[in-house]
Amino acid sequence: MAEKKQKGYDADSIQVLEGLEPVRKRPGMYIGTTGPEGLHHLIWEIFDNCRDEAMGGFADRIEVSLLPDGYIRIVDNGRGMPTGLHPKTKVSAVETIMTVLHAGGKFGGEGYKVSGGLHGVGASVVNALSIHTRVEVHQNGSKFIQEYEIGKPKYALKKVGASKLHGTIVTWKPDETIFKEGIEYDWQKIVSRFRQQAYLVKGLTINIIDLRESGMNEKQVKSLLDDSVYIYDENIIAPSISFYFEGGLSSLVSFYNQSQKVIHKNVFYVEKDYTSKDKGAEGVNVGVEIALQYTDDMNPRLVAFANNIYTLEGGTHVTGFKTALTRILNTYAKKSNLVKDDESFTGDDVLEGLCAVVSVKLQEIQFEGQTKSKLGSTEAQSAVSSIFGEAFSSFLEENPDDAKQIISKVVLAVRARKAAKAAKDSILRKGALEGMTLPGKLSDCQSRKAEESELFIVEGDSAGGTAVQGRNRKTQAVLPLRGKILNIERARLDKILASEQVRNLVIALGTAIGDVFDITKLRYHKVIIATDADVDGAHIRTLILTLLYRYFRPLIEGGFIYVAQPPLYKIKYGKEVGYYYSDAEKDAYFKKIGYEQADSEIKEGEEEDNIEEIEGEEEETTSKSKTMKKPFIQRYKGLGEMNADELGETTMDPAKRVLKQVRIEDIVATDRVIDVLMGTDVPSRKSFIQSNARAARLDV
Ligand code: 1YM
Repeated sequence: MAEKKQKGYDADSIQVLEGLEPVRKRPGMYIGTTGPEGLHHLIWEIFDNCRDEAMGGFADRIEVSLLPDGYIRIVDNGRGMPTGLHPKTKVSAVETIMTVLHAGGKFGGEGYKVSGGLHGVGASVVNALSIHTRVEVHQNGSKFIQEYEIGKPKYALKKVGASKLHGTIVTWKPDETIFKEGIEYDWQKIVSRFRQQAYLVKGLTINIIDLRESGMNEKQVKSLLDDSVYIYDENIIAPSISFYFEGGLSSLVSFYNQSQKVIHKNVFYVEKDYTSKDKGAEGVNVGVEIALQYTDDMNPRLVAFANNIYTLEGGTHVTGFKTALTRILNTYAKKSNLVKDDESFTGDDVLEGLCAVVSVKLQEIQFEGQTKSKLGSTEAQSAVSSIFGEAFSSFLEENPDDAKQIISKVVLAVRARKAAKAAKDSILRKGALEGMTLPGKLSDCQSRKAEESELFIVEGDSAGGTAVQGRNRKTQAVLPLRGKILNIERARLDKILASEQVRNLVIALGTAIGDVFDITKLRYHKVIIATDADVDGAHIRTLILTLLYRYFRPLIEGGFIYVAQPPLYKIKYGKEVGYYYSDAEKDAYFKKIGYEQADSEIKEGEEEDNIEEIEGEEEETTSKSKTMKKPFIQRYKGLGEMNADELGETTMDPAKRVLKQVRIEDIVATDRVIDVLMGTDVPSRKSFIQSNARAARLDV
């Protein structure tokens, strides 16, 4: 197993910092939030320890299981957490790792063992925030166990028998008094995270199993914990998935391109270490791994990682990559007489249609930028530029067919850039985007202060009319968009601007687009997308979000974009009138008033009749022991079904409405979703829209 030579664990090297109380007092400081993100963060933390063990060459299999009752269990086949006595704490190293904040030999500079978690504080934080934790270590022929309750050991680490295996199992149940929003896990989120991690660690198998609905009782779960190391097998009858990517990043590029048309056959791939002299004569080691392949798409997809952490804002590794790519393609094109002497490619030209993943491993990592997701370590730039430049140059020499296709694609991009610029210049000259003539469709607000102004983008003229009546005309503007706006994913800027719908939106926003985009000219600091809660509404919302994502990304990043959350139900009960934004909210209200709803009561499409009918009679029901009034229920399928007062009150009034800010949280997933929705892959697009149209979760 142990391929890489590594200094064995030395109990002294654990640095003891402090007890666990601070974690319970201020969980947010350690895991960001105590909402769903924080809940999942616990999984990432424990997983990171396994993954570090795999990256060190000591483990090649990780299993994550979701158990009944909110338990999570993670297994690896590494060396096992150290079990020896720790000289300072006088307890086992396992206990020290689990109960002392920041304990771990992971803060030294050896190897690539930089923790991938946002906060990187590890297992003790998970333990502190869990009602019950159990650690099992298989090591040196023995099996050890220790359990904890809200971070406190129930007993010392004990040897419970012999074992031929090696590795660590951590099982925990998050504390519901900390995670007040509940301990429900998002299967999709977990799967997509671990898929990405499996791509990043070549040869690592990650199995995920969902046993939450397996019907296991407590005893069965307990015997599972006591008797099995790995639960997963190929024939398991529970939702499960297994990831193993021989090709690492090449597999990731192929995955990204699965619904794209690739323009050359071979995926370029390099993995190499580089010794940088940037930081003194001794040199520091930088691991570089890059895969790329061009598609016929317009937009580049460049995804970069540093120590397996996704670097949304790029950084030195991305700079090194882009400069080398431009340099190598220019050199190759000139040398092989594929372009005229005076023609040369810009950095943007060579990005068009590129799908690339860049991953670097550094001993000491420095992040910058607003969200700390931009790599700052300078040695990464020269490392990537040098390793990639050399390898990509050889790739072009050795694969002349691929090289020819890539160069033709870039030449096409150069021509298109020139043509698009000419077209855009002429549009701009014609004044279409000068912002002088606001579109007739726009019912603008009176205020000229962007900070207090809001733009509602609504679906169709009729909802538009209602919104205009229901708004506060001082600060709220309304722009109706008709039908399907142009599918922008596959179109160029000049074509996009030819669409009247898009032009209206661009002019209303005031920022212009493309090279002349200027965020300081934004006319509204809240841009609110209000579409219907049906499939068409979801589609239009996605089209608008795609447009914003591709061409107005700073507006999303700046937090200017919102999605309105109109209510699904209006319920009148006695004198009480309330709006409910989900089935769960409605059900909770019914429970509160002790009302049992018959399935037949609200049928889609019959609401109107229903209301009138019920409203007329004020029927009494005796389904409960006490006689009670029956509530009037109205289900809204679209904004158009509300009158101006209702719409104003529920969706537009800042004091009462529910808005969801659109954020680019997981841009990898976002890109994938947008590709599925907008790309050429029609079947998966259909099924995605159908299965997600009703979900309140936001796609971007
Ligand atoms: C299911 C969770 O935690 N595996 C795990 C953790 C460690 C080791 C191996 C390990 C690391 C080292 C040496 C080392 C940890 N060790 C530490 C500490 N799986 C899981 N597997 N020996 C074993 O990094 O040198 C913290 S975690 F503190 F010992 F370094």
